[in-house]
Amino acid sequence: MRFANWSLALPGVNEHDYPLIEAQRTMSTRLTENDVTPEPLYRERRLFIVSAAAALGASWAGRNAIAAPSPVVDKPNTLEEISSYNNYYEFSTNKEAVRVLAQALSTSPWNLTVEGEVAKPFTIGVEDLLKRFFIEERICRLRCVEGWSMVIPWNGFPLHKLIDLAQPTGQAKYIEFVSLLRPKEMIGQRQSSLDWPYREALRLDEARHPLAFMATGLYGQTLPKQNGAPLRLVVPWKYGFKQPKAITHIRFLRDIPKTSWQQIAPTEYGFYGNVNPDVAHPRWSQRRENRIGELRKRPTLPFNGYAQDVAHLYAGLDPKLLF
Ligand SMILES: Nc1nc2c(c(=O)[nH]1)N[C@H]1C(S)=C(S)[C@@H](COP(=O)(O)O)O[C@H]1N2
Ligand SMILES: [Mo]
Repeated sequence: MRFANWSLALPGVNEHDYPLIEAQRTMSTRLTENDVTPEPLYRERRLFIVSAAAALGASWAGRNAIAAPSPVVDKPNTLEEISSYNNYYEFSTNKEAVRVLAQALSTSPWNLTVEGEVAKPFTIGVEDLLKRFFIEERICRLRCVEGWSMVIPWNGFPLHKLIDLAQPTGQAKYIEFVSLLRPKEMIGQRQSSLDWPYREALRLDEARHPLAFMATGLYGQTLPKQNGAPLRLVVPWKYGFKQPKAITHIRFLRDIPKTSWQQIAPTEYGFYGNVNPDVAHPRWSQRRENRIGELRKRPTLPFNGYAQDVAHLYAGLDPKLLF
């Protein structure tokens, strides 16, 4: 019954914070049911994938009142599936090896530095960061550009809350995320499979979208190291490579930065990385995906099923150019 006590298991939260967690339950769209449910039952409930409506804090009951949310019903993958098949090149290009190798990473203490075009640059320990925000749950699809997908119940907080702390200047147009550089513990960094550290970026307005999320846990537990502990970006309408793990720096920039993947394979990875079944990868189609745990492939949805929530961000731009 790992869930009986899940809120106390959240990183950086101790007994004294319990009233805070209670408040989060009231605010959240669905924590009241799931926080005491063991994982298998939890999965059987066929939970709704969170949409912007839920992300904006609409109550579960009030959700129907909101025009056109994205009521996509999907079953979360198991904790075992989510934590045993991972892309994390800092450790290995072998998905099954990551789980073992990532345990060498020490995730505490951990500092996050927020800098660049901001009124208030700061460095904060992750434990302190966690105490500042309500820890919400977000059940999101993850679609890897390689053609597989999962459904993951993350815990964390919306990225815009962090952006508001930093107060970007009028010059800030992009936001860059930098993952940890520590070849002593990350043995994959001794190879040049990528230009280290791993760097990704968003347009600032994309980053402010309520679906952009900083994950600090999953299934109500501390984030497994292989999934990006202690701090990992979740941008569910984009391919997995746009969702960096083990973030140490967030930089607000005037100009569009080059990401690690664009640098190593500019013809295969665009800046946007929006999930789009109509734009093939140079080496394979993106029309269908293999949901881990399922036998038959399923169709890939535009913006990974979040089109109603995010398509407006790209109004006037040719969606084909948005990969
Ligand atoms: N730092 C870092 N972040 C990363 C990666 C990586 O290699 N290093 N891989 C990305 C890719 S390609 C995918 S598909 C997702 C996989 O996330 P998961 O292992 O939690 O399912 O992480 C993304 N974030
Ligand atoms: Mo990926």
